[in-house]
Amino acid sequence: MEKEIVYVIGHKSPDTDTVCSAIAYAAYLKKMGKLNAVPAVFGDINPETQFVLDYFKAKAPVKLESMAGQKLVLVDHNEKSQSPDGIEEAKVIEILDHHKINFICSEPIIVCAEPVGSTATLVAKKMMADKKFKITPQLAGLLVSAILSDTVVFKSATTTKTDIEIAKKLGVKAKIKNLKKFGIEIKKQKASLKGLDAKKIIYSDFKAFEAGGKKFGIGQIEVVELKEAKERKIELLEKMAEIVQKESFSFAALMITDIMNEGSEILIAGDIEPMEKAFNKKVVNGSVYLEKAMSRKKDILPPLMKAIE
Ligand SMILES: [Mn+2]
Repeated sequence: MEKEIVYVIGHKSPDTDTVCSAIAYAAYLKKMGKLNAVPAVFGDINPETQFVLDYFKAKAPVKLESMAGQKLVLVDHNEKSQSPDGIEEAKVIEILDHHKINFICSEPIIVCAEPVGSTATLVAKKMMADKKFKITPQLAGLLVSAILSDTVVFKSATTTKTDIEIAKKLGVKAKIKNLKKFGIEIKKQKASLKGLDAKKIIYSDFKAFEAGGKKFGIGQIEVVELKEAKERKIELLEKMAEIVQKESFSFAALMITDIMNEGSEILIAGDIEPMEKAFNKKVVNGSVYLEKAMSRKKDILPPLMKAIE
């Protein structure tokens, strides 16, 4: 009898790390006979990820509408607020992630979490440690793309030596001559805001959090110059104010990260005080520029959490 299907799935608003890690980890689990693993995705594939899938001629994961009743391996996230819908009625059997752990379960499960720049790094590490598994050029390409994407071509503060070492090995297997050049090519795919409405921009990579009894959301977009986003600031702030109302957030922020100049313009709707307190900077007309801030997880969240709690 076929073993029961286990979906390997990342977070909502899927990014390249979430999608490529799900594909590669499912391939690994299945090949090694560990699980009847199938990669899945919740939400639309963004242009950057589509570029990567096309480049390495990979199929997109199965699109699921609800996780209810499914057996799951979660990759690239563990907070239920970031999980696909129906997570409360699903059975999570394993977590592979590089974010802070905020997951409560009633049974023991497999958890692998390390503070590295991408989940793809952890997938590749597992594969490389397993002598019986051979990483195909396609899988290497998907994984190295995810590392380049999540670490913003090794510029993000989340980047570790392990990410760079593993990316180099994968780059060789995938026959990519210049990793940095390829990384910027990947990042540019998502960098244009043209043709996207404010809601799409805000939700393209949006995560909800809770701290000190308050709910808030932080979105992030990456651009190659701030001009285009700045021109749409009022429109974006209006939409964000609506989201604050609708979701009962205390505030919503949008990091507009300039990957060339390595800093972020932060737009804030709702309560601006936690942001001002966290970075000791005034929010002027709904925004503040933070130099060197490129990572939501490392540069923004910890000081913000501290300011809220
Ligand atoms: Mn990630």
